Amino acid sequence: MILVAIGSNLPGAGFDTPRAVCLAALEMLERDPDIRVVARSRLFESAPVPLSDQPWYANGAVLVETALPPAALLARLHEIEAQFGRVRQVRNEARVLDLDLLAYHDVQNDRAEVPPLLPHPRLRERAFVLRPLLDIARDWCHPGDSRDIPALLAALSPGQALHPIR
Ligand code: PH2
Ligand code: MG
Ligand code: MG
Repeated sequence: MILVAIGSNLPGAGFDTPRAVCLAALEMLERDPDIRVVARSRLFESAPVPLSDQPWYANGAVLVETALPPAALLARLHEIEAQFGRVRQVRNEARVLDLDLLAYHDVQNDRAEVPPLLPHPRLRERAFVLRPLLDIARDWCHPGDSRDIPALLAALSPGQALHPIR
């Protein structure tokens, strides 16, 4: 399975809410001739992690198929971010659009020197990633510790506020 996370906590590129940004970015992903979107999660509203006075995020995840290797796929995701006006500056700053490559089949190089680190090194700590994955990839197992998504969610410490966007 190839899994991609989507997140936004600022309006931008002519879209007035993070939710609208995410929906437009998902459409752009679906139009990419080299990427097939197989499943889309719902979008969730989630408090910023780490907790701060940043606006809440819209978060989701997609299951894709592609012949692009991991680095080329990541570059494609960054191109889409740039089209939404994303400028990369400080880690964890508020952003119009964040597309993260979470997992690429069972590739495991989460200590590599160059991105993408796979599976995404912080995936297991984040309810805003795991909860959307429960919608589309229940049976995916982390190649590092062979836990599935329900097990990873159950192991999260409580307190990461998140709920589906109606
Ligand atoms: N992304 C981050 C940091 N914190 N918090 C939430 N709720 N959602 C995100 O997508 C997110 C975050 C870094 O990419
Ligand atoms: Mg990112
Ligand atoms: Mg991210």
